[in-house]
Amino acid sequence: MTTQGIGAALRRKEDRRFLLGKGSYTDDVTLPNQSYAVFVRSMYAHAKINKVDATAALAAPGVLAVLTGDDVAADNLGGIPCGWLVKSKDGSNMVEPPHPALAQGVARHVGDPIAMVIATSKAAARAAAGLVEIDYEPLPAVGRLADATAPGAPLVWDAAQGNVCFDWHLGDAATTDAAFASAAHVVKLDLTNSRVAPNAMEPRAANGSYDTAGDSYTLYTTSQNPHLIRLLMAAFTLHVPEHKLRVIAPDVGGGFGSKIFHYAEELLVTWASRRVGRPVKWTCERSEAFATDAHGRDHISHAELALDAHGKFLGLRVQTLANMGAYLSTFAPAVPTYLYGTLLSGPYDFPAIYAEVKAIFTHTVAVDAYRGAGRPEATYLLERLVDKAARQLGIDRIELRRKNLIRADQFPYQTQVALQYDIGDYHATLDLALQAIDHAGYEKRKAASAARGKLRGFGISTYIEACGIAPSALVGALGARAGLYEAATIRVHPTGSVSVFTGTHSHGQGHETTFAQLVAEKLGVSTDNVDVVHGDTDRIPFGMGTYGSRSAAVGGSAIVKALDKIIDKGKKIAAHLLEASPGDVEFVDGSYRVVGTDKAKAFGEVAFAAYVPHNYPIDTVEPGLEESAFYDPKNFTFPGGTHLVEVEIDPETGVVEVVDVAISDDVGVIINPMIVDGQAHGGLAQGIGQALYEEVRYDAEGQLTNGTYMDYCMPRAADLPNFKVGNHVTACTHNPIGVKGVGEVGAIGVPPAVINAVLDALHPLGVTDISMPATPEKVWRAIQAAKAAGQTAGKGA
Ligand code: MCN
Repeated sequence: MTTQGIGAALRRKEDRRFLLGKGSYTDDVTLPNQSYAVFVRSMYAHAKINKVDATAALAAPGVLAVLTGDDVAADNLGGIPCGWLVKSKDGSNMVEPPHPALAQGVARHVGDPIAMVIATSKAAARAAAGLVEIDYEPLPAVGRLADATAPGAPLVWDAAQGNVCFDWHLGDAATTDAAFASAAHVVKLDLTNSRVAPNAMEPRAANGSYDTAGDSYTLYTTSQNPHLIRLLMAAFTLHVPEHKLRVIAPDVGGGFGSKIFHYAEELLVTWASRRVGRPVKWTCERSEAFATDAHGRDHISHAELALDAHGKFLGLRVQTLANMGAYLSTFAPAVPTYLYGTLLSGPYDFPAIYAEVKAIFTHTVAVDAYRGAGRPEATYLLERLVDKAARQLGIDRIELRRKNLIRADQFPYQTQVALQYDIGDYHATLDLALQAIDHAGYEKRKAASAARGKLRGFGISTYIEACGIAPSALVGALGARAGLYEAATIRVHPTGSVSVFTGTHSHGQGHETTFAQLVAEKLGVSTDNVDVVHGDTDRIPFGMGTYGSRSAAVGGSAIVKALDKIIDKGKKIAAHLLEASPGDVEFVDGSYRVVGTDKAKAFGEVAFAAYVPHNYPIDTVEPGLEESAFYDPKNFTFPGGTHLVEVEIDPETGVVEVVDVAISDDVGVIINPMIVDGQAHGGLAQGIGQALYEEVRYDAEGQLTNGTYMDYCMPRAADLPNFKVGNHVTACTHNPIGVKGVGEVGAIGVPPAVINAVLDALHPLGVTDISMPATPEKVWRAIQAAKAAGQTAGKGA
């Protein structure tokens, strides 16, 4: 009986190498004859490029090449493709503009790469990059979503009139209109979801090399899905057969979504390595990352909620503008549609929903998936709206939610926005979180805060997310240009140790531990004897990588399927060794036993027999013990829960302190509670970051005004309280583990809880709205404005 299987809080196997500083990241890879690339990037948000003069740069010491958009065109490199086609409500395809790897004739955002300087050292490349002369002709630009649809706004693409990429809708407009017509109350809210930068600890990097003997390429890259990168490069950008390109994503220091996408730099270093006859390495600078990593969120929405006289939800109407940036990144169109519109029912029982989403081009870097991707935006909108409704109707916020949450007996629950939730118990997670934060004692704590001159606020968010992306047929019908299954190979070695080859990629999520726990659970093998291999297209089966909190639910299920095949094959071998019929043999606690007897063979003995088949059922069973499986899920999984926050605000300075956070999530059957807690902690930190500190700002002309850590504020440990993390488990009904996803829950649930807490604290002063991030300045100004309005009203009366 193993104590290392599902449910064991094992420390992460991978921590040994990370804590010893022995991780091997892309920038750690230095190949013989290594050369280095530095990119010359547009300083304008929109400009015609009349000429790129590389004469001086080419003459500089150590320079091997300066490559431009003309070279990219001459070598017929393909443009960076978009992986998801969204159609507008009139049936037309989205506007899908070209995306050359190096700008050709026009630059469309600050940071758009124009030239690539390659030299024998990084310093030489950097020095020479300063010598590349670009003759720009600045053009009018639009840097902000709010301005991009105004009549006469500068166009990013002529083909996209009004800068509209697509105009999509979901739900039933007529039913929703009827619901609003019959409503006793209608609550309206305008809100923005701020733009954030992912800021993984390791910046992006890529190292490409060409092997003349094999006429093949190797690319080391900071990627969450090496096979997808290989597929896109083989089919669309580099144009080489897949077997001529090996993509390795070694240790990756965080991604949070931003490393899913195929970026120009990984294509360019690979292509250039053949031209210069040396490996070419590029490592992003931090300020370069702010300007070139895909950002997240950036929505402007108008939402309306219809309620009956008793506070029961009747309908929801949403109009959203979603920023795409200047080019379409790999999954960008899917984020504000199939990961947002489909989530607008949240955990609530809504009879009618209608959502319209316009995707808008601006002269900014691309916006794509960032931890949560669409689901935080849906949750933020709903939870702010529900709080506003409670206030407007004079109903307690918790009671209004309780009244409208989908009940446990309503599952499977078909929403009005396409998704069918398989299982959950939202009332249970709500009660658990309320207990954890001691909601009963809140008024006492509020009085104590007041005695210290502080305003205390309580914030709540009940949320749902869809993850474990997802059935290939469904996403295909919705416009995905890839399948979204997962693959695994289990190789049992002769002495019974096991290697797991997975198509998912771990870049901080602890797969080397949790996937080993699945092996321990199924085979009874110690996790010390399990090795998890990922991130190398030459070693792992074709898989779709890691995003959308899919690795446990989809990748883990593929592993379990392959383990079941191993167990079945082992049973035949064991039956032969035990001189029994396979039907009489069971596999329990790591041993094959003849049912009802004490005759048994340990798993290791069976594995040995498979590789030394002297006494073996050779006519019916092949030697060896290695099995593969592909797993395409039947549905998404639907984690959900309640996030509660208490804040204290200093009314003199506007500083908001998060003093308590209690969350209760349902992430299905838990493989490793310590890792699940850690994942929740990380997501919470990022969610609180967005709510209080972080925002990428472009000015009206598209200049990035806060692209450094001097200007872009990230949360630090001292800004966060100890989190109280609880779980209530309902097992996913359609995967073999019963697991749902946990990687994004914190970032999804907590931002509205923080803002709702801030507004709760400020409400007595007359503040009714505040946008993310609730910085001290913004809070202070809101307090002053409310005070001034109160004084004016007082005078008027
Ligand atoms: N797990 C578990 N029990 C469950 C669910 C999950 O033990 N019921 C474990 C899994 O086995 C895995 C971890 O928790 O070890 C996260 O699993 P899962 O929810 O499947 O998410 P993924 O592994 O697919 O990771 C992706 C997810 C996403 S989408 C983002 S964004 C994110 C996140 O994970 N980026 C991260 N967490 C991150 N953590 C780190 N350190 N770095 C990132 O870039």
